[in-house]
Amino acid sequence: MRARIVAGNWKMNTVPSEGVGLVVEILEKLDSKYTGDTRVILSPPFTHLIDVIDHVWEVPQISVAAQNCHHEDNGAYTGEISAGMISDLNIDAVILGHSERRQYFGEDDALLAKKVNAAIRNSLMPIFCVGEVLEDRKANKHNEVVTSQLTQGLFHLSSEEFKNVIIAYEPVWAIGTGETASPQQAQDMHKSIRAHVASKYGEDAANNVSILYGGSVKPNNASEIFSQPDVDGGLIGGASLNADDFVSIVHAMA
Ligand code: G2H
Repeated sequence: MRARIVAGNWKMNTVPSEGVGLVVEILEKLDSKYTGDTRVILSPPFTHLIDVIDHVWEVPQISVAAQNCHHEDNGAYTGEISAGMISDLNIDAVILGHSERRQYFGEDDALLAKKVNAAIRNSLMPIFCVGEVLEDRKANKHNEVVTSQLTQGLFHLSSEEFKNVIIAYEPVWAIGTGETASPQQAQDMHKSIRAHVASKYGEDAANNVSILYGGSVKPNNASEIFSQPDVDGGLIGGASLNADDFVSIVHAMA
C-alpha cells in the first residue's frame, strides 16, 4: 500500500521565528502526537530546518524535508549545502527538480540525476518534481516532457534505490498562479507517470510509489484532486504557509 502524503513547501518564506510559529500552530491544529494515515512533510528553508525538526522529531507521522541539496558530498562550493549535512540533522527527505530550481537556477536533468544520487547515498528520500510548461501542454507534449524528465532524472536508480523515491507532478502553468490542473488532467498525468514507472521498474514498484500533485492546491480544491485514484497526496506551496489552510488540506487527504 503506497503512502499518502501532504508536503508543505515553504519555499523562500518565513524567518526562523515565523517558521517555528508555523510549526507550533500546525501541531496545535493537527495534534501534537499526530499519527494520522496521511504522512505530513514540512519543508522550511535551510536556516530553520533544525528548529523545525526539533519540534516534530517525536511525532510519528510528521517529517521534514530540505528544499535542495548540492550534488557533491563536500568541497569548495561556497554557499552550498550537501545532502550529508542535511541528513545529519535527522532530516530524511529533500525536494529536487522543483520547476523554480529548473527555471531560475538552470538545473537540468543531468544535474538533477547527480543530486538524486547524492540524496540516495546520504539516506535522503528525493521528492522528485516533474512538470510541463504551458507551451508543452498546448502542443500536446506534456506526457512526453514528463516521461523524459523521469527517465533522465531518476531511471538510472536501481530498483532498490527507487523504492525511496517520491514523485511530485507539478504542471508549471499551475504553480502559484491560482490555476490548477483539473482533477481529470491530474489523474491522467499521474496514471501516465505510474505506467512509465511500471515500464522501467515493474508493476509492484509502480503501485508502491507515491505520486503527489502540486500547483495551487487550496482547501477548496484539495478533496477533489486527492480523490483521483492515482493522486496520493499533494506538494503544497502558498497554502502551506497558513496553518488553518494546510491542516485542512491534510484532512482533505483522509
Ligand atoms: C508548486 C506548489 C508547491 P503552489 O510549486 O511546490 O506551490 O501551491 O504555491 O502553487
